Amino acid sequence: MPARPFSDTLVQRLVEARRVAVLTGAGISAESGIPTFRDTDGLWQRFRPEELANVDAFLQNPVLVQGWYHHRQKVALEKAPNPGHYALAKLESLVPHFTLITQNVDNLHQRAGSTGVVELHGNIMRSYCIDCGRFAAEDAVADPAPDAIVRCAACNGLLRPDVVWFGEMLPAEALEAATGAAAEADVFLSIGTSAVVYPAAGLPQVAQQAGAYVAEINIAPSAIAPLMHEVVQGKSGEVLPILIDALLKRKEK
Ligand code: BV8
Ligand code: ZN
Repeated sequence: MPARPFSDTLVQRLVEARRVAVLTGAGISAESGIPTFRDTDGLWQRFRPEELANVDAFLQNPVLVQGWYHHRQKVALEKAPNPGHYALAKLESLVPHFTLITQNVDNLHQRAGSTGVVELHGNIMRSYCIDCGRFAAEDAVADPAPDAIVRCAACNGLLRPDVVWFGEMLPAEALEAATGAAAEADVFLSIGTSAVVYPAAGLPQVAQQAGAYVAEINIAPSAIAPLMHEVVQGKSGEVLPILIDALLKRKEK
């Protein structure tokens, strides 16, 4: 990867920006050791989305789906944020108005110190009862007995992860906040996402059409790369610290 895999324009735009919005996907957590969805070693290679990330699969086979999410929770808890997550937490302090929008459910942005994270697809660390709606205690994830269905302590209903499954609406407040941030951004960064899942993947276009400078950071061009003013090829955990460093140097001048 070249010493500076991004343009001077991008740095200058970030220096001048009053409003910056960032959309992240599974790629930003790849260097933390969390498998992405669609890369060759991704999660979906072993399971197909329709098998697990939808409410019918959950109702038909709650043990399998609860077990999969429990496994993913444990993996996420064992891993740590990487320099890419920390760089975005730092960027938040360098920009007057900063909005971090994530499709990820692994809670790593929050653990890296980002605040006000817009969780478009929920958060795997939270579970709620499908009958009474109560959220289960967020304490450390206890290992359920094998083949046990984890039920609500209050009404014995089925507990599900607080994530958005295929065919489910995104949380209205989160989608509204994300769309508003994209529409007002001076700079919009799309990081580590294949941009195939909607409506999240439509956000960079909202920003671009509203006049933002839109750049993507990815190891390979995403589905919306042609839409970008700039495509930065590289690992987010390597590119982002260099970008923040360049921004800090420019601001000191
Ligand atoms: C909705 C949460 C409907 C749970 C997830 C046909 C056309 C268009 C849309 C649709 C369609 N048919 C159905 C739809 C709608 C559907 C959809 O978009 N389907 C797609 C697949 C075609 N969307 C929905 O169902 C959404 N709901 O639309 O509601 C509705 C409408 C009205 C009324 C009622 C209902 C709900 C979508 C949310 C689904 N939930 N996950 C869980 O995690 O288990 S999706 C899942 O994909 C994750 O959330 C993930 O975030 C998301 C996107 O994936 P990415 O994050 O981009 O990850 P991916 O692996 O794909 O890519 C990784 C990228 O990183 C790659 O580009 C790679 O190159 C890069 N990378 C790798 N390493 C690095 C890196 N980059 C930088 N550095 C690195 N080191
Ligand atoms: Zn309940």
